[in-house]
Amino acid sequence: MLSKKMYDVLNAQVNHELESEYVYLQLAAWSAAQNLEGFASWMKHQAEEERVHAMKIHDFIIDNGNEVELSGIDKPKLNIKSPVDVFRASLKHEQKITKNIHDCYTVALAEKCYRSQVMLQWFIEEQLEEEATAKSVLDKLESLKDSPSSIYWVDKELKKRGA
Ligand code: OFO
Repeated sequence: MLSKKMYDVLNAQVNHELESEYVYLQLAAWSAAQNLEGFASWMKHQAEEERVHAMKIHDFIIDNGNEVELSGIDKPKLNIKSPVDVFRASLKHEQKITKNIHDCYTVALAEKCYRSQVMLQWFIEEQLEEEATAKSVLDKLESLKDSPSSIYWVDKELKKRGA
């Protein structure tokens, strides 16, 4: 069994990952409505990854003999007005999730929960990668200044994910 403190932060993290899924589904929906097929497909792939992340922690909690307790997921608060905003929102969201994961790891250290530490190390590396990916697309979009031809080119590049 996990300690109460360890359980509480991990159980909350299942919900944070499901919130991430919602955020990416919303970003996919905005992109699809603008006919940005590449953006939409990239965001849908990311939403699927977030579900996998949630289930990794979900299954870890169950393997430890605890019960997952889901809570409600709020409507994503996003204010998207342009393609560059899509990746701004992604990076901002990932920075928040990184902090959540680091907070979980802080508890795992304090609680001397070695198995949670090992499990969370995967997430620490994953967050580094997710922030770096979102930042690199954002940097491109910002340097290309949202011009129609550059958005067309980035959209084509984004479509390659999972293709
Ligand atoms: Fe689960 O990594 Fe993004 O949020």
